[in-house]
Amino acid sequence: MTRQTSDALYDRACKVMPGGVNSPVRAFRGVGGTPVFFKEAEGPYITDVDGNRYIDYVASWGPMLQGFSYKPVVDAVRDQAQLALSFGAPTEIEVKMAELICDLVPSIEKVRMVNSGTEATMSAIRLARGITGRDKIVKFEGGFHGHGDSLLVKAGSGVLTLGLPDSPGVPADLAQHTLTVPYNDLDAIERVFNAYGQAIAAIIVEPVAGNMGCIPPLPGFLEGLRSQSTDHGALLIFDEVMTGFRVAPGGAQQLYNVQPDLTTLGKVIGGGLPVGAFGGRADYMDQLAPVGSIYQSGTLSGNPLAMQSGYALLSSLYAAQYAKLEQQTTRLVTELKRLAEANGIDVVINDVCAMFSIFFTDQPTVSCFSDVHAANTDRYRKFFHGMLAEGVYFAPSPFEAAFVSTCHSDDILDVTLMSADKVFSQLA
Ligand code: KE4
Repeated sequence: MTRQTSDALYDRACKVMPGGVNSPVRAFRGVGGTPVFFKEAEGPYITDVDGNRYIDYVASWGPMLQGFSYKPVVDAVRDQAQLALSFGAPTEIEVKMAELICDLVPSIEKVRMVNSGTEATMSAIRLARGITGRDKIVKFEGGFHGHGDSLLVKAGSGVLTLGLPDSPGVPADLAQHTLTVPYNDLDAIERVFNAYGQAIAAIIVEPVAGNMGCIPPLPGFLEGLRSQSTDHGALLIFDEVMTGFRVAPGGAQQLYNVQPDLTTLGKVIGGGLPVGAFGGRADYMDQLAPVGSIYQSGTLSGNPLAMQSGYALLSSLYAAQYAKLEQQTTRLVTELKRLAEANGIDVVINDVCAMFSIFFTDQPTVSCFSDVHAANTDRYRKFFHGMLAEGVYFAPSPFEAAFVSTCHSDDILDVTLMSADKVFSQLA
């Protein structure tokens, strides 16, 4: 498998783009080597600029739930492009998209479209702070919510220690308003609320963690966040940028039957074009400009091209497909566990409908960031490159989720599993 064209493009890219990429995870720093440049994709397959075809489990980090080049999306984008790309004025498709999201996610009575998941979470936090008049935010170790300043914050030395910047450029006096606690740890949440309760504007949580690998909530965790938030007058924000419309038709909040106050969305709702959204109770959302005084805006927010793309994908999904997605994910994960064991490789594989992660570890479970850190990332690197050589593209980082689409049929899984068996045998 030659990747000469990819490598030449990477050399050129590094001369004019930081790290040769427009988003850090694409640079292969998590697995070593140089990134693969792609040129086309269809269904479960992506093809690189050297003509090598791979079975894909990255799905452009989530949007491609119906596989790549899904015809209804391509047709909708082409038709809209011939009319106009954007007006900077209201359009019918924005209304249809908002109505569809509100229908699918009952906790969302009103929604504001934006252009990325980062914009969605950044705006949701400003809204929560504006509604409550409070400044502090609680997030979780290993939780990623985009690159907004208040969310690029790492845990202090202890659970009750005020946050520290997790990136240069984030002001310390802003970071201190973010408290970071371990995922799946309700005791820590209780301690934080006991210490700061009336100062906390919101908790923001990935209801299924996907940015430290896939980590589902332990039984009672989300319910505990709900009751703690309610008891202390803080808002509960479910960051469903990744889980929204992936793990269930109504997202993780439907799957686990826990209703947040605000929800952030992205990825699937753009169908592959840049879209994010945030929504919740009408009386909360109406505090946004132009109705209320909490300001938020965007030149291309809700633009008709992206709305047509997202609407075509979102409206194509129906309940039976989720049963199939769940079935395929379960089959793949069950077989991967069996093959790893047969090759003497210790793994924990966490999965929820249409997303999963392989952790190379002899721990019995992986349910928080410290468990992830104890896993063997070097083995993940070898697994990644072994599968890549076999023509199977996983996330170029051990701290990401893998995604299953409706195009990952049994024959696609069979090839994936044959490759995994061979690669596991090379890891032993
Ligand atoms: P964007 O700003 O990248 O559209 O969304 C940020 C975001 C917010 N919330 C969650 C739960 C997310 O997963 C993300 C972005 N996810 C990463 C991959 N895990 C995007 C890939 C990248 O950073 O290039």
